[in-house]
Amino acid sequence: MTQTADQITTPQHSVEGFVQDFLRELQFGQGMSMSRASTNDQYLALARTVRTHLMSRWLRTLDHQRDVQAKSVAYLSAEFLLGRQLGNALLATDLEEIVEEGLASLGIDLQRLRSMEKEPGLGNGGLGRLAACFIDSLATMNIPCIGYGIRYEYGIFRQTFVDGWQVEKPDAWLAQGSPWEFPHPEAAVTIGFGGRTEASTVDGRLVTRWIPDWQVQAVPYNYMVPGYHNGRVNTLRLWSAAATESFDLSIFNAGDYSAAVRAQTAAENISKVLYPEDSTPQGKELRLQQQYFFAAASLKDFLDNVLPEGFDLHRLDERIVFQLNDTHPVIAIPELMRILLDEKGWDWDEAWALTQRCFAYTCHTLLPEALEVWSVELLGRLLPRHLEIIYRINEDFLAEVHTAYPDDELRVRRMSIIAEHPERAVRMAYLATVAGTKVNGVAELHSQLLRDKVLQDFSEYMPEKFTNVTNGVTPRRFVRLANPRLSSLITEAIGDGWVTDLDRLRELEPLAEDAEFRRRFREVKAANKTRLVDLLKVRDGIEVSPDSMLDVMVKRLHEYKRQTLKLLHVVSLYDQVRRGDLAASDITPRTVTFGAKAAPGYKMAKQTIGLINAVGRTINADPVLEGRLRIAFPANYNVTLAERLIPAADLSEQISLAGKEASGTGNMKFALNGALTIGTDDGANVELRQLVGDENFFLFGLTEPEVAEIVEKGYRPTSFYESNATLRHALDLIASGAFSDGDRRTFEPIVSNLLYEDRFLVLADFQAYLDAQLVVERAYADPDAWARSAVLNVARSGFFSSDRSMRDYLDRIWHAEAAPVPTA
Ligand code: B1H
Repeated sequence: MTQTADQITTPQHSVEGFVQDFLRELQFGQGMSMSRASTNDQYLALARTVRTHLMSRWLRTLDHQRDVQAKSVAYLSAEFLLGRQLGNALLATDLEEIVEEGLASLGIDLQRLRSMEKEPGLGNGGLGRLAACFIDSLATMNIPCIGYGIRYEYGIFRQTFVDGWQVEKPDAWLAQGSPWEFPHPEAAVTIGFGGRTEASTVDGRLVTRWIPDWQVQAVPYNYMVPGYHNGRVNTLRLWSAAATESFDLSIFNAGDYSAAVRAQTAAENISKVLYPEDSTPQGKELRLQQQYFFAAASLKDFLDNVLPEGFDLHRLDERIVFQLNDTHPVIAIPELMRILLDEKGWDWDEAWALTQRCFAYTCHTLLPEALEVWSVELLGRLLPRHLEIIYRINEDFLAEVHTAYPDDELRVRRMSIIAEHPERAVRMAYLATVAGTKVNGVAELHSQLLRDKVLQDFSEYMPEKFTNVTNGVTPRRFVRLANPRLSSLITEAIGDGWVTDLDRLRELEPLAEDAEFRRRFREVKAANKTRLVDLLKVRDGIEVSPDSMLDVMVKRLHEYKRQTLKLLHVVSLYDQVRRGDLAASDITPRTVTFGAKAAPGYKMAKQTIGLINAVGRTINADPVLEGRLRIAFPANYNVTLAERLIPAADLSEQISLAGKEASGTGNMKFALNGALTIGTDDGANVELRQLVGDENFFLFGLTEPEVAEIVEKGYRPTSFYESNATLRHALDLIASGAFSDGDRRTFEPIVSNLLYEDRFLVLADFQAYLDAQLVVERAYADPDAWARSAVLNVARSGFFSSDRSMRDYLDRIWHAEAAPVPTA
């Protein structure tokens, strides 16, 4: 058979075929012979070999989409925290065994090559990881999706500890080669900034033009997002900033070489580094530049390159929905208006009507300080036309609100997109709410609080816009890849359908009553612990006993998440033993494991890291504890470490103050891997507890209404200090300098903050937390009953698949459908 030019060849799916392809890549792609190749050369050749299997699917997916023109989802996100790619690519293409065997025949260990890969840390925490889970699920569910974001040259910093204090190092993730990306400089788009607007009358119509005074190029880098065993590969398109030629040339021609190079650097700065803030944004100019840069490039790309030529834009909403992942891409709203008004010549009403059908907004927070605002001064300077458009949107909207509530001027002012104090500023969440088809929170409680508190006026005025979609996590990465032993056990019991239909984990429920199954389940957990113990020794030089309870708190360091509450528990146990109030032999052997990065500018968070390490240093070395209580704090918690830690955990710490954690997604990953949760009634913990049952969840602490009431009445942390001796002793021990070589000043800010401010009610929840930990110890003392609960946690957590989240988005917000890609 002769091949037509358009026929897509499929690489060989056999051990011999793979070995041939791999050696060819090594020699002719990498330019290395087997005998000279370094491990990194071998890794790169392997990555390139595996990616050819995805590329044939990718091309077919693109052809298919060109033919069927199905409605797509454009997921706009400033963060995609992808994690390593190789394992996922092997899984998606069902090549794991072939590659392992093929490499072994060459004397190469697959695991060793996998460990060479630097994970792309293009996100901070939950929000970025959620985006990565969502695009994985959409590909697996055969939904056409393009992810749009920024290709940061430096992702989230690499955390190191120096004397126990966090020191940030740049994350040069691209330095050793980046086989998973496909740059397309020829498809770069130009993005303008600054300048002024000019109004004129053309044919009796008022026309406005924006004349930017500087520009940058946005260069797309494509990444493959493979579906699981379904032949679909979607695209993630990340933008990298480069200087425009014309900009450089004009300066070059003026003879100022160094000015030209400086201009180039300024342009490239835009995608240089990920802002390492989590939950609390910083109002920095460069950040607004990043936001407009990727939002504008993505819109232009979709309108000019993805839509077929001659497409009638009035029907744009039939082809796309732009999902705004928090407020970071919200500037895309006035950008679409600008394109329709100024470039396409539409009138305001038709442009606004379309825009309102094309966007939907996900809010990820409840903290008032986390709601992004941009000063009018800055926005007007950087994006003058967009500010004009925002003013007009606001004017029309407030006029409407005024008509609805003619006697409630206060309400009208409260709902203004423009805040007046402390400075005039654009409230991005309000803009997104006014413009979007839907606004969703990320867990039931969070969505409820959004409606009742954060966006109350809006939910009263337009209740139909508000909805909930509870977050989820991808079972491919966080169970199947991260926990191969548990995966095999599950598959042996119920078949492998669960990987794409996680509700089927329910079929494990009866096995919780099966002693043999529980035994094997415990074996899996023990083996995962051993695997972790080995890793921590090599990676961090940390010694962990595989026989202790692995009690894990991994998440960004933030006061509302309350790492200090966990630490006070440890300090209190230590203090009780030192005083002789508790026999060391009565402590359940535990390894309290932390993983947490602090935003570099967040002083209290960095202090807390110092304190955790200081307490660890002291208690790990003190023979009084007989080695029964230890702290392990491996530096640089990231997706790769999570994949090892979570499957090994016994106890999952989800202890935020009720009403502060929008959802949490670590909580879901732990439950799905058979850890039991100790947690507050917050975020998605609420739903987790309802699913697994009270008897399989250690609930403690104030509820959100109780918190609101205490705060309303005036919270006095010292009253808890005064009335609770255990708490007082623990705090006094820290204050005494016991963990800082007798220096009382080192951790004084933490102690006084807890005593005199304690915004997140750590002291108020302290006793309840200690009591709950006693319940945990009693439960852990019966390993078989613990295993039964753990199996039930797995069996009942299938709801937390991000596939289910995607179904909810599709039904409630997107209204797009699956478009299966025909296989070759
Ligand atoms: C979440 C953020 C966030 N909420 C600003 N908000 C950022 C805000 O760079 N910034 O400026 C970065 C991140 N991240 C998290 O989202 C919530 O705290 C979690 O509760 C939630 O599970 C996660 C995903 O919805």
